[in-house]
Amino acid sequence: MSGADRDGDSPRAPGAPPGGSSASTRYHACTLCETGCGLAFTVAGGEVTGVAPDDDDVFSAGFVCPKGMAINAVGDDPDRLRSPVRRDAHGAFRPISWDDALDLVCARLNGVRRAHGDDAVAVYMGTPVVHKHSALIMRSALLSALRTRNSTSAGSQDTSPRFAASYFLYGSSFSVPVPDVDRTHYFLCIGANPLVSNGSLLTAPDMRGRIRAIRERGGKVVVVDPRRTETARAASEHLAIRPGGDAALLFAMAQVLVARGRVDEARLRRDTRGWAALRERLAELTPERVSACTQIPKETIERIALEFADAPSSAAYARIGVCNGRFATLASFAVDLLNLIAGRLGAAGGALFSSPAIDFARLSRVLGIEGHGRFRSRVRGLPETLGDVPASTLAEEIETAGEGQVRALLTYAGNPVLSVPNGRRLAAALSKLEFMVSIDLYVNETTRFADVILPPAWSTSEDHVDFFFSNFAVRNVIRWNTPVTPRKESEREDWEILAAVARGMGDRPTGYRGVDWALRIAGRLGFRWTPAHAVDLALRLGPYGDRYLPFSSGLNGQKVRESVHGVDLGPLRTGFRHRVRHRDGRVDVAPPAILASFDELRRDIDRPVDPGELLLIGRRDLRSNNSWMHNIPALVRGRERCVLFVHPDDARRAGVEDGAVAVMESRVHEGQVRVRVTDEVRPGVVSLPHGFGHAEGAAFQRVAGAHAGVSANDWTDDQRVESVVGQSILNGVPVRLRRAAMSDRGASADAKSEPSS
Ligand SMILES: Nc1nc2c(c(=O)[nH]1)N[C@H]1C(S)=C(S)[C@@H](COP(=O)(O)OP(=O)(O)OC[C@H]3O[C@@H](n4cnc5c(=O)[nH]c(N)nc54)[C@H](O)[C@@H]3O)O[C@H]1N2
Ligand SMILES: Nc1nc2c(c(=O)[nH]1)N[C@H]1C(S)=C(S)[C@@H](COP(=O)(O)OP(=O)(O)OC[C@H]3O[C@@H](n4cnc5c(=O)[nH]c(N)nc54)[C@H](O)[C@@H]3O)O[C@H]1N2
Ligand code: SF4
Ligand SMILES: [Mo]
Repeated sequence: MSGADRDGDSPRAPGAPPGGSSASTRYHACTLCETGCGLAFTVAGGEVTGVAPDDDDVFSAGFVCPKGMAINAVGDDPDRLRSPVRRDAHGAFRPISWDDALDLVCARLNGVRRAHGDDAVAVYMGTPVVHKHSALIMRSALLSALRTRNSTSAGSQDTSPRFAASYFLYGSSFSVPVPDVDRTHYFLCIGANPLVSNGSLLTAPDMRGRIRAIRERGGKVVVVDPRRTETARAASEHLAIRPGGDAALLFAMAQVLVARGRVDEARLRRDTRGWAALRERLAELTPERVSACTQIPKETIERIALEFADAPSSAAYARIGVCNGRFATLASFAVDLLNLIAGRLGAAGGALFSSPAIDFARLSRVLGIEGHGRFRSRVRGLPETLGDVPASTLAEEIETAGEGQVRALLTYAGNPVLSVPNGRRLAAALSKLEFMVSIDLYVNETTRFADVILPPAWSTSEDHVDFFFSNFAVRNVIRWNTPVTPRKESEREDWEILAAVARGMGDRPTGYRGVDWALRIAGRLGFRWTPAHAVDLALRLGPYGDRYLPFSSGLNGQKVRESVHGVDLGPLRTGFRHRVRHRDGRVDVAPPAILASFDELRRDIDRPVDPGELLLIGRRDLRSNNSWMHNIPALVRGRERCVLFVHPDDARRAGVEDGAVAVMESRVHEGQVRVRVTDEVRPGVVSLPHGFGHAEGAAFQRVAGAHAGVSANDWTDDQRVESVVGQSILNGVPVRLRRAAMSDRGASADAKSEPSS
C-alpha cells in the first residue's frame, strides 16, 4: 500500500470540514525550496481542501513557512498554464494539443540541429530541476539526446564555485560539508541568510529554532554579511563585511591560527597535500593587511579566529553572498580550509558530510556528470562545471555569428531574463532566436519569447523523493511521497515532457547506452520504465538498501513510501576520508587553479577602497521564491518588497530620500528604483532583491504584474565574472545613485524602468 492511499491516519485532519467523514489526509513534502518541509493535505472529493504542517514529519516536525502553506495556490492559480500553448504572430498564446506541440518542438529543434550542428540548440535549466527527482533523472537523457555544449543553468549562477571548490579539494563536486548546526557550539555563517532562505546546501527546517538552540546551549552564532539580516539579528554577533572581502577574511583567520600555533601541523601534513605551499602563502594575509578590504578591524578578525579554534566545536559555512561574489570559488575553498585546519572537518559539531540513502556523489560519477573545465564556451572561453557553461554566456552565444552560434533554445523551469546578469541583453537576444520552447508553469518574462510552452502538472500530483537535497541535509533522512491528488488525464508530468523531447531528438530514453538497450528489450516485453524504477534501484543498491534480498531489513521503494512521515537515518556521521576521492586519499589544499586565484586576491587586497564607492548586493524575502510565486495574492500582500536599501550616509550623499525614486547606474544599465533609507545595510552598500521586474510579464501574471518592481539583473554585468569557474558576480556590483529629476521620469521611455509603488 502506498502512503498516499492511506486514508485518515493522521492524528488530526487539517482543515477537515466538520463531519466530513469522506476527507482523508495525504502527506507530501513541499517542493518549493530545498528544505522540503512535510505537509499534510486534506483531500475531499478528489480536491485538496486544506494544507497544514505535518507535525510527525521526521525532518521538519511541523515546521513550514508561508510559501509552503500557499503551495496549493500555485496549483489553483488561474494564470497558470493548463495546456500547451503556441505563440501567434501577435505575441498571443493559443492552446495546442500535446501531440501537435511535441511534434512541432522536435521537428523545429531537429531542423536547427541538421542545418547548423548540435551546439546551435542551447538549454537553460532553472532551479526547480533539483527539487524534482524525476526531472533531474530525465535531464541526463535530454542532454545526452541534444549533445550540445551550450547547456547552462541556474546552478551556474548559484553553486558552480562551491561544487568546483569541492572538486579541487576532495576530487568530488558533491562532497560538500554541511555545518553540524544541531551539535555545534560556534556557527560562523557567511553570506547566507538561512532564516529567510530556509537554508541552502544546508537543508535544515526551522533554522530560527536551531540557531536559538545553539545560543541556549551556551554557543555562539556569528553572521558575516554587509546587511544586518534576519539571521544577523538572531545571532550573537554581526560583522558587516565589505562585499567581496570573504576570501581575505577567511584566509586571515587561517593565518592567525597558524601563527598562534593553533594548528596540528603533523595532522595536516598527513591528511592533505600541498600544505607547505599554502602555508607559505597564508603568512602574508595577516588581519592587519586584510582589514581595509574587508572593513573589519584586525582585532576582531583575530578574536573571531581564536574563538573559532577554542570553542568546544565550531563550523564555518557560506552561501550565495560568497558564491555569487568576486572570489567565489576561492572563498568557498577558504571556508573548508578554515574548518580543516581548525580540526573541524569531520568532527561532531563541525563540518560533516551526509550519508544519504541515495548518494548523489556516487551517482554523478556513474552518470558522468562529475567534472570541471572539460570544455569551454565558444565566444568567451569560460569553462564548464558539471557539464554547464556559465549562464552569462547565453546572450553572446546567441548574438555572435559563426560556427556553433545558438539559434534555438529550450528552457526548463527557469526565468533567465530576470535571473542572469544583464537580463535586458538576454531578452533582446531571445527575440532573435529561430525557435524557442519552454517547459514551465507560466508565461513569464522569459517564456513569453517561446514559440511553444509545455506546462507540467503541479508538483503535488507527482511522486516526490528527496533525491538531491538529502545529500546536503543536517540529518540523514529519506522520504518518498506519492501524489496528493492524481494528475488529470490532460496533464503531463515534467519528466514525461522531458522524456518526450529527448525521444524526439535522439531516441535515448535514459541517455545511457546499456540501460537504453535493456529498456528497449524490456519494453518489447511490456515493461514501461519510469523514474520511480531508477529511484527504487538506487535505494536498494544504496548504503541502506535491501540489495533485493527478500528478508533484508534494508530499504526499498515500497518501505520508504509506506513511511508516510519519512525515514530517519540518524545524525550526520563524523570523519571525512570516505568522501575524499583523490587517489592518495588526501585533501588537496593547493590545487593550481586555487593558487592562481589566491595570487589574484593577493594583488587585489591592497587596492585602496574608494570612499565614495557603492556596491550593489542582493536580498531574498521569505514570501518570494527567486522570480516566481509573485502571482500568489497571499504572498505579495503588505509592504513593497522590491526596494533599494540605502544607508543614511549614502542617501544623503546621493540626495535621495526614503520612499523616493532614485536613478541607479551601472556599466550596463541606468534605471529607476524606489529607495528605502535604512542602516540595515552598511555604508557603501545598496541592496535590491533579484527576481522582480514583471512589467513585461504583467499581461500573463496579473498579480505579479501589479507588484512588478524592477529587475536587479538589469544592472548586473554579464562580462564581470569570477576567475576560476567564470560565474557571474551578482553581489558587489559597482553602481552610482542619484536623485531622479523630472527629466529622468520623462526620459524613461522604457516602461520596465518605472518602479511600481
Ligand atoms: N542578482 C541576483 N541574481 C540571481 C541571484 C541573486 O542572488 N542575485 N540568485 C541566483 C540563484 S541562486 C538562482 S538559483 C537563480 C534562479 O534562476 P531561475 O531558476 O532562472 O529562476 P526561478 O525564478 O527560480 O525560475 C523558476 C521557474 O520555474 C518555473 N517552475 C516552478 N516550478 C516548476 C515545475 O515544477 N516545473 C516546471 N517546469 N517549471 C516550474 C517557474 O514558473 C519559474 O519560471 O537566480 C540567480 N540570479
Ligand atoms: N524565501 C526564499 N527562500 C529561498 C529563495 C528565495 O528566493 N526566497 N531562493 C532559494 C535559492 S535558489 C537559494 S540559492 C538560496 C540562497 O540562500 P542564502 O544564501 O541563505 O540566501 P541569500 O538571501 O541570497 O543570502 C545571501 C546573503 O549574502 C549577503 N551578501 C551579499 N554579498 C556578500 C558578500 O560579499 N559577503 C558576504 N559575507 N555576504 C554577502 C546578502 O546580504 C545576503 O544576506 O535560497 C533559497 N531559498
Ligand atoms: S521552508 Fe517553506 S518553501 Fe521551503 S520547503 Fe518548507 S514550507 Fe516549503
Ligand atoms: Mo539558487
